[in-house]
Amino acid sequence: MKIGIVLYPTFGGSGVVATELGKALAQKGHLVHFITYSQPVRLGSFRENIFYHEVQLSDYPLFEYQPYETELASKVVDVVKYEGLDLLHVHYAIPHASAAFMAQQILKAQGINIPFITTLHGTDITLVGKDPSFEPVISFCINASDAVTAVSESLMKDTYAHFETTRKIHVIPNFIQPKAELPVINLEKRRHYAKDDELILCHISNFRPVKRITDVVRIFQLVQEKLPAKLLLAGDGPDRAIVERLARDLGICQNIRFIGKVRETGPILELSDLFLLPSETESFGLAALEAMAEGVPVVSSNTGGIPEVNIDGYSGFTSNVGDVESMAANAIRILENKETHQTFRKNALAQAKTFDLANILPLYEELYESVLKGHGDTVKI
Ligand code: GMT
Repeated sequence: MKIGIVLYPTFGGSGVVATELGKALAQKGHLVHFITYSQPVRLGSFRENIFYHEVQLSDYPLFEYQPYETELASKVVDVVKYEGLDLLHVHYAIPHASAAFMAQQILKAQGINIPFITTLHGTDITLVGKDPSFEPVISFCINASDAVTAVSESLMKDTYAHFETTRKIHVIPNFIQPKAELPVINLEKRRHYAKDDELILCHISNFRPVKRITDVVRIFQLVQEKLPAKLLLAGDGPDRAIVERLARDLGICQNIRFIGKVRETGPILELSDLFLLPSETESFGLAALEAMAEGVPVVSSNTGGIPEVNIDGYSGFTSNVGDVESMAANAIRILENKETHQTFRKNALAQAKTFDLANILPLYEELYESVLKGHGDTVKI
């Protein structure tokens, strides 16, 4: 198949999932065309069967705000026409689904039919999308898509709760390529971050308020009062300064390392003993799955789709949003005893294996095939 993937190229989870999906499809022989405004961070260097089409943004002085959606739709029209694409798969509804709809209508007028599948990722539904300034467009696009997928049961339910739609939403969870065995920790590398008798706690995100990174620091503060530990914070974003200030106020700066944005999370996770994800809302929690795939147990909130990924009492623990005392107690429960920690590490890896790419990729391929046969699903408007 010739598949166009429209995505955000940045460090957000939706861009990571879209890029990894495209890479896996290309490996299976499909021709994959990524369409976005800059090279996706996880794309890496040249790969067979992968093409990248950049949306060039004009800077005409009349525009106070650049009309990205229009330029994206024009680029999609161009790529579908000249590369002969079979279908489009757009990740994150805003503005990708509406740009795909516009492109579809333009091409229809030229006698070209191109179906588009929309994958909902989270904040496009739970935060931004349900804002009245977006809601009518998102509702329309969900109904106009040839198929819609959501990355968790929870996101599927949220979509029905917040949007005017009765159509089928396929749940296709995010995926990972887990390690076959628990990784052997490279002590030499680990010593760059912590002494041998110190534990390493870790958090990776885009440091947006929804991630509640101040909770990460507060949980860490309680843990390191009981157990010698270091905290690695990877990523960057709007809450970085707030977190730095909090760490200074709590007097624990010397135990926290800011790593900055990372392209690959594996090298940090494989040195870590525990992953913290206390988010306010999370449709899935890809970062938690990435941690578990390295055999790192997760202490998280129980919001949204997280409990579908991190199983309470098995791969880690889940607590109510904001309950830092409970999260710290759970972290200590996992870490204070080596045997318990090892059991949670094994369970985390086993749980990650249930999201193996090998099982999830065929679900997308089946959906593509049924859409191409014109059975997308349903109650399309
Ligand atoms: O979490 C973010 O801020 C990034 C965001 C995105 O849209 O790129 O992530 C969302 O999609 C990920 C991939 O499907 C999910 O794993 C995240 O849970 C989801 N984030 C939220 O729902 C807050």
